[in-house]
Order: sequence, then C-alpha cells, then structure tokens
Amino acid sequence: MTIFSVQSTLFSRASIVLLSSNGFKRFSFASSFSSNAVYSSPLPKMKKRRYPIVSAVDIGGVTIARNDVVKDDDPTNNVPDSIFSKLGMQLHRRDKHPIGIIKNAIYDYFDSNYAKKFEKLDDLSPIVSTKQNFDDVLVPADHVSRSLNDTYYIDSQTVLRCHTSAHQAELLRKGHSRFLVTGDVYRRDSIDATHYPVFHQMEGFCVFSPEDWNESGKDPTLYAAEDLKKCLEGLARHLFGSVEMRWVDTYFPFTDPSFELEIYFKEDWLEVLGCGVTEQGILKQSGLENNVAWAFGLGLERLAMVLFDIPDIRLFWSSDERFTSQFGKGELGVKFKPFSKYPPCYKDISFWISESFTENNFCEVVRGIAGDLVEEVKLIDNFTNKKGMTSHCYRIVFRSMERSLTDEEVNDLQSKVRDEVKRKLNVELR
Ligand code: FA5
Ligand code: MG
Repeated sequence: MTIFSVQSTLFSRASIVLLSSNGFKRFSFASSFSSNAVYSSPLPKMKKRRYPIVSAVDIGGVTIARNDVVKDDDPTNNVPDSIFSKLGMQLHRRDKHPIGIIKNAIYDYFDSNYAKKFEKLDDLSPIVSTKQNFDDVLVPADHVSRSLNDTYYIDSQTVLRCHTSAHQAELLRKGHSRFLVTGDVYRRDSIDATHYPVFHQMEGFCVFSPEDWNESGKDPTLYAAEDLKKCLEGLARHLFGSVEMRWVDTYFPFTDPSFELEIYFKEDWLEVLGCGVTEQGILKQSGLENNVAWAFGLGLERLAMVLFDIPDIRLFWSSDERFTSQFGKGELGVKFKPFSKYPPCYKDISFWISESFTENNFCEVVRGIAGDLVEEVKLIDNFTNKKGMTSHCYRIVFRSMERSLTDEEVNDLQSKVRDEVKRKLNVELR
C-alpha cells in the first residue's frame, strides 16, 4: 500500500494496512501485529470467471503455457487466469500506447542528459525466482511483501516479479553499471483508480566510482543522493514542465536513505516513484564495495496518468478505439478526452470476517468476477461486537469505461460476488 492510498482512503482502512501493505517501503510488522494469516494460511485459489481461459502467452518470443503459471492444484500458486492473460501484453513495448510513449520519453531524457550511457532493457521475463525478487535486494525473510497475500507465486521458489528491482543484482553481476529496466510487474493489491494488479515500472540504476565524488569533496552517500534527486527532478520537468512535487522520506530494504516523489494531481498527492542510495550489501555481491550507487523505480502508469490526464488506471488496458486512437508515437502533448463518463453503480456487502480474511483476497474475488467493471472497493464500515466478531462492510463501485451497465448485469455480478465470497473466503455474510 502506498502513501497515496493511505492518505486518500478512509481512516478505517488503517486496520487493514497491517494485513495488506503492498510496496516495499513498509518494514515488517512488529511481531505483536504479525498475522499468521498473512504468511501461513493457504489462500484460496481465485478462479476467474469473466475471462476466456488463455492457454499460452508469448513473452519476447518465448511461449509460456498456462499450466506453467496457473497451477490449480498447488496451494502455493495464487495466479488467476486474469493475471496470466496479462503476461504477454507488453504495453511498455508499444510505441503508440501511453505506457510505451512515456517509456520512450524517459529514454530521451537519459540519452540527452547522460550521452546514452544508460543501457536500456525492456524484455526481461517477469517470471523470476524469489531470490531475485527478494533475497538479492535484501528484503528481510519476514517482510510483508513476501506473503502470498501480496505477491503472485507460481510455486514456492518462483513469482511474478513485484518490482523491476528484481533485476538489479543479476545485472550488476553481469557487469552493467548504468541501466534502465522497464517491465510489467504484478501485485495483489487494493482496487481504486490508481492501483491495478499489473502495472509497469522502470528501474534506473547508476554506479559511481571514487573519482566521481572525490572532486566534489562530499560524502559519497550524500553525493549520490543529491545526484539522484537532481536527475529525477530534471526528469519530472522534462515530462511535465512545471508541476507541483514534493519529496517524502521513506523506507526500502534496498536503499538508505530512501525517498518517494509525489506529484500533485487531481487535488491530491500521487506517489509516482520510489528511490534511494543503494545498500552496500547489494554492491558487495558484485565486488563493488568501493563504489556507491543510486536506484529508482518509476510507476509508469502513474506518470502517464499525470502526463496525459488519464483519470483511471484501468483505461491503460482498454482496447476501445476511443482510447487507443487518442495517442500517437512520440506525442507527449496529448490530453486524454474522456469519451463519456458512464454512471457508477454502488453495491455494499457486509460480512463477519474470519482470522484469515484479508482485503487483497476479497479484492481478487471481486476482480475475478467483475474484471475491469469494478472501479473501486472501499471499506466503509468496520466494527467488533461484544462476542469479538468483526464485521466489515465494503462498497463496491461498478462502472464501465466503455458503456452503461444495466441494473440486471450489476445485480448479477453482485450476486456472484456474494456467492464466491462466501465459498472462498470463509466469512459469514450478513
Ligand atoms: C518499489 O517497487 C521499489 N522497488 C522502488 C525502488 C526502486 C525504490 C529502486 C528504491 C530503489 P513501490 O512499491 O513504492 O517501490 O512502487 C514504486 C512505484 O510503483 C510507486 O511509487 C507507484 O508509482 C507504483 N505503484 C505501486 N503500486 C502500484 C499499483 N498497484 N498500481 C500502479 N502503480 C503502482
Ligand atoms: Mg511506494
């Protein structure tokens, strides 16, 4: 869970933050808070309903079969078909798609400011080992991001990368020292206009040698931190011209100090990237103990939302011509014109939760049934009765980006959500 969503949602969500805090800045819980549910309870497999089952996808010329990724009988596998079907999409490699356009614009910034010294990689497979995704970047063994609640596991050793930082260590080991890695990343997460279970990141990494900082007379960490901020502020100006932004101190296991950049967008602060000065332990793995480095991870959807004025993250996945035709290769000045705003439809669902209940599991059930017709899932009421039973009430906002939904259709979706929630989540509907 990002700073942005914590700030912009109901205070009652705070109770949930402990269970579903996606993102890397959050340190592992104090043990009194740690919930077995997050780590050990077998999570239900969410079978997808609305999506046709895709039997294979192509990732940069390599064919991946559904059975290699979606394993119905493996309890450590939690990849639904809806996620598998996104694996071959590669929006970041489409020059006329907003994600591809923003990637190219960032490339231009680095090419012109750093004389093409940054290598660019955008075809690394999103299927990585837990070692790459976590261990190599010093994510502690009990960090929340490792849980089945937050990450899509193919098996106990293999995940869909949840950040492009998964490639830092292997690239350093291969001798790369300045690089940009772009790719699709996967996270079980909450549902709203700025969160989606698949999104795109660009990782930037830059190693410095003593001759770089010696001349400045500065402490190497300070030197790197200042260079990093200057680089990213320059990038923001390159993309947006003048825009209101602020730095926020944060925590990541792989950097120290660590920062996030937020941009003022639609009357709120939107977190667009995380970054920091790389932990020495990571450099040491590649014999770079006499160096310092900075790293960043950009959220490309978030940047593209600001740049093109795109109000809802689901739109990036739309194949509706009224969306796709608005963007062209290299066109940065475009502002998205909403083709129509169709009415939302609100449905509430209340239930007594069980020990193992998590909001991410609930959201996955809703997405499995409603797909991109769900706009937001919000906890609107939360109380514990005298017997110690806790009730949650969620408001589900259904809205299509492309058409008006009928009452009948929404009622049908809601009734399926109720059935599935009862069947899969071990809760008692109220
Ligand atoms: C990371 O993923 C770190 N790996 C970033 C990093 C790299 C830090 C290198 C330091 C050094 P975080 O979980 O905050 O951090 O995600 C980075 C960015 O991805 C966020 O700032 C946000 O822009 C975007 N993001 C995160 N979750 C989502 C989501 N569910 N949907 C869309 N964008 C998201
Ligand atoms: Mg973050």
